Amino acid sequence: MTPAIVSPCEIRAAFSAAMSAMYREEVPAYGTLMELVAKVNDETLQARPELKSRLEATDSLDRISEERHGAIRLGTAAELAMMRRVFAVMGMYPVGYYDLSTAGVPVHSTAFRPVGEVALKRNPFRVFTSLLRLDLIADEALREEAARVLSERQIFTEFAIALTQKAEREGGLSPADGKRFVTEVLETFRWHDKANVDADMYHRLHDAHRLIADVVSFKGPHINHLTPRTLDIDRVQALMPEYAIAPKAVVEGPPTRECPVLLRQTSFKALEESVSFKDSSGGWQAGSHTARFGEIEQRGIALTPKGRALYDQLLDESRKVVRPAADGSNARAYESALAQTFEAFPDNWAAIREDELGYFSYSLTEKGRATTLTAPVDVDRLIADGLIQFDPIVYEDFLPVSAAGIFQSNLGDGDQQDFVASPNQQRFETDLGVKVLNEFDHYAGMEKSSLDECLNTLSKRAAAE
Ligand code: OOG
Ligand code: NI
Repeated sequence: MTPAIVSPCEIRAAFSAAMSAMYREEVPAYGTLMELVAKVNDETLQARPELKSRLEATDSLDRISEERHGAIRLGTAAELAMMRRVFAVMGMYPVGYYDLSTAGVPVHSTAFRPVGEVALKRNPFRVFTSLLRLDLIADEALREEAARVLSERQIFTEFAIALTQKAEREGGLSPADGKRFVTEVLETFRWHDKANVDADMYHRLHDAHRLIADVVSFKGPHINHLTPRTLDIDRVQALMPEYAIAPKAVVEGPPTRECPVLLRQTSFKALEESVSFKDSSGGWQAGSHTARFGEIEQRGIALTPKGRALYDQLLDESRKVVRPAADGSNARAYESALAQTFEAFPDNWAAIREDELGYFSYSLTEKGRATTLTAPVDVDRLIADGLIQFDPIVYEDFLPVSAAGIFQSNLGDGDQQDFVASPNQQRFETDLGVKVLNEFDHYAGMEKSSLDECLNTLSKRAAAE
């Protein structure tokens, strides 16, 4: 008899919990942030019973406290390709392509995450995964040396690889193997304080770009932050100093609104950590490195291409008025420019739906459940008659301008560097070994299936009578 197979969702949930426990131990400020977020979420739900009941009705309340994303930065195509196979065992697939070269960060990225409503509800853990682009480094000798150092490391344990192959071969893992898989894969994300390089090489890499030093100098792609989801980011941002955490100057993404759209994020600065570099006599030399930081996020509705274009346009407009300075000196001015510009974006769910700016999940109301349709009726009519209701579909992805702001705030101010914008999705997908999924298709599919289900139920009943 073949052993029972544990579902990828269970493995992902276990992995997310194990990662959270590990990071809490490695970066105690993350634990503090988790407590703060839990407290604010409780208070928000108490103060807003209508929000609580919609979250309960749409079956999404439980996932919020479990919800988090992390980020890693990989060094080679082979690492990316293997990472994809590892994540697939946990039911996480690459969605979206993010080019960060435009923002002076020499990486391009995707988000590995669960796809589909059931998997997302079970556990929405995701990992923003970047691949270093050595091709953007001007110094050829340094580029070659960095490539050599990277080619010599193995970021996965032997067991992690073997279990991934086994899962691929057998269509999944047994509960015991699943458990072992979590422990083994966790090793890839662990912090290593002993560098792969000597201090001289570290500084040369660092001078080319801090991010290059972070990726190339260490044994593995340490998880660099883990982000819980809050229901009120402004409140958490305001309370952070009381908890002895210094937030970055401004919240990334859209302004404060009645109806949250997309994603708002803020972070606290990377910690300076002790590391040691190889020395010429085979010993170790003390030094320091900053890489790991904390972040929180608030998620809002997923926007349609039309809504997203409006968001991008308004963000661009407001950044032309005030560009947020890293030192926070113009934070208030930036916030007010942002709020003002975004007045052009409707701020109630009905208008967002009517203007086709966002994706919604449809369901029958109590009245709808008791109603029989004898002829097809237009959706707007069904809503107006109170037969169908709609709830926003949560945005599960990331935002390139926000991601760049997060990268920059933890890389250090004044470290901005210009690269020629050079998105190369094709190259990324070749390295990854598959095409990334399109986020809009995903949301459109969820919206359509919810609506079809409502209409089918209504007409089936009519047909049965
Ligand atoms: C990733 C930064 C992007 C986000 O939430 O947008 C990110 C990194 O610093 O490696 O995590
Ligand atoms: Ni993040």
